[in-house]
Amino acid sequence: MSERANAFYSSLITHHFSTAFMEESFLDGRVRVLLGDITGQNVDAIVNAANSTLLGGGGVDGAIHRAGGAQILEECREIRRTRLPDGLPTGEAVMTNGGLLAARYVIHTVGPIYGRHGGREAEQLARCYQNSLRLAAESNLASIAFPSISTGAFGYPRAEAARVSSRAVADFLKGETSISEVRLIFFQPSDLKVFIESHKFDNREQGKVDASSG
Ligand code: AR6
Repeated sequence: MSERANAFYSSLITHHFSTAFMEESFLDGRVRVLLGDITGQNVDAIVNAANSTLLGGGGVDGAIHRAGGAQILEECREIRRTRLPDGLPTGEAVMTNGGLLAARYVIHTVGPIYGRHGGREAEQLARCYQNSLRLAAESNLASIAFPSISTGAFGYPRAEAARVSSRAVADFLKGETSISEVRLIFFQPSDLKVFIESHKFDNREQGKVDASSG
């Protein structure tokens, strides 16, 4: 093959490879893993990677409050005043309105700061996913979207976080629940790629597998 043809075919392969990584689904399509911005997800609830003050910050937290408007912060302040004067502990979750967002609700959870919980980071991160899912199910919601909690400012290694979050979501979906769609949203292609390479979803339960083929 000529050098030019070679370059053409390899660009096709690269293109296919990168678009193939844009979305994957697991557990009969109940889990969708995709590239995107958490603030734009049209689901019943999006999850905020907050801090214990519940009063905003950078990353996902800043983006959600910017896009969602003042109504969300108002409800966070009210929660602090009434139920949580000392703030939201790591691993716990609370729900507020979604303000101007497409999502009706925001579930705020506080991920662990990597290296600051004496080896209990994985347990704490799993609790963020479990408690957020539980809150959504208690309100009978059908769909929820998560960012990759703790993997930004809180420094949790992405591959480890992928193993913990996928196990937590899979465990939750084993039980009876109103939730029919869990989206895991990644901001950058490289982050999505690490997740796809590291998750613990059972491949035999992948949504892509065609049951009729055997
Ligand atoms: N949509 C989806 N994912 C995003 C977005 C977005 N718009 N923006 C960032 N990410 P972080 P944490 C990814 O730092 O590590 C805040 O200041 C990002 O690439 O938002 O839990 C809070 O107030 C990363 O993979 O959350 C806390 O103080 C992931 O979302 C602290 O940061 C989480 O990054 C929480 O830190």
